Amino acid sequence: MSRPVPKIVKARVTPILISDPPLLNVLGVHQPYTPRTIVELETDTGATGVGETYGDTEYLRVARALAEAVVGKPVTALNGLSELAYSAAQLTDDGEEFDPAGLRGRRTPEKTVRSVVSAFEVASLDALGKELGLPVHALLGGKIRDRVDYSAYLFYRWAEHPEADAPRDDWGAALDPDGVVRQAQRFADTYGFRSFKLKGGVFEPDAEIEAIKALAKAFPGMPLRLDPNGGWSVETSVRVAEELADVLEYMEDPTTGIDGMAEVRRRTGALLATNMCVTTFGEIPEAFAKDAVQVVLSDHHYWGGLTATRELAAVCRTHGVALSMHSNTHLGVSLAAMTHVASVVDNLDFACDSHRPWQTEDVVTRPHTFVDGALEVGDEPGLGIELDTDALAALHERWVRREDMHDRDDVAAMRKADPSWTQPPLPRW
Ligand code: GKR
Ligand code: MG
Repeated sequence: MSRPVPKIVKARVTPILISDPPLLNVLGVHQPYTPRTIVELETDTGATGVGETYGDTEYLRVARALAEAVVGKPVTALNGLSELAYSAAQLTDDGEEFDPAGLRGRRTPEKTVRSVVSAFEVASLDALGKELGLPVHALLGGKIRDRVDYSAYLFYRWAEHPEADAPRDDWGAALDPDGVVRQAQRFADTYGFRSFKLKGGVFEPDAEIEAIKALAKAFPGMPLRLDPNGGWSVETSVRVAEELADVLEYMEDPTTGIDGMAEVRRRTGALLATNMCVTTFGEIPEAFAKDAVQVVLSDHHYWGGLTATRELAAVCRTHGVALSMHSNTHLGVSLAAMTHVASVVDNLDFACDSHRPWQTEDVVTRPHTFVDGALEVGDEPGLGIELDTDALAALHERWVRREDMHDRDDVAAMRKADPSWTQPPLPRW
């Protein structure tokens, strides 16, 4: 006997600001607060679902438009979400690029739409799972692993933000190899992480080579990655690859562009991963044909959601390219979504990375805890999380107050400490 498909009767989009430490990267430093968007859906059967995505102004505009457009649609109508978002937000998929130097690769309307759709897709799957009493991984075909490995995400950082009223933590500064090793040790002791990614592109390449060598000495045999976000020329990338050939698991986006990455690969044979030069399906044919990347790091937000991540996994498998996941500043809703999709992808060949340990706040009532560097894949209905509505309201209230932080701007944040700082042209070294 068939039953009617639940329809979406309410869609709420809540912009929030979450506190973030002064983590350094090639563009500058994280602001004290990072914008995120939380999407809540409710069906006519009373099921609710939650999703999370980027929160900068343009994402928020599209999310608000899509929230109006999904009301009345079946909660299962996931394949129509993109088209609905384009028309609701009056955008076209013309491939136009508006910020080529971003840390998330090319920025286009397509990626904005996909990032927003991902939050609605995740919220729909969460609601549908709750309706059916099934976990999200079951809706994606069922988990094939009970635990998902994550790597520690190490950052050069200051002890505190320059602003007197900014949030603080007790991690201290990490600005040299000793500081990086200390930070890695705390990650290993607290969460049991057994692989480490260092965000590079901050100091001269030789200093970052020394930091990786220090990590290799402190954690012998553990997988290490270095990610300068495209901060190096081909020549510098080749030199770093040669210096660190024995200790790096892979290099992540050493340089920018498909041709540059392909040349580094040709000249060194090093394994190259990316979350910058292959970030859409349209970029895949050329990159794979030129052997520019051997590991694609999905971001389920800008690839368009959990189903799209599975499609990406299939394309990668077909071409013998590995898949894993990178992250940006995020909370427990995105972490739950990452963990569910990671549990169903067979060719997830490397530990994913997560910023989550850097966050002191969350919008879920039971924040995840990494044990032995991994998260259990739960079997509770939906994503297996519960929204903390008081926390959501407080973080939204902060968003209302702090208009100056509505867009992530690592360059502007760096200028607070160094008024002469401008966005560095990539490659920087
Ligand atoms: O938070 O500074 C940062 C990172 O650079 C972040 O933007 C991402 O993790 O996309 C980045 C990456 O993995 O390269
Ligand atoms: Mg990266």
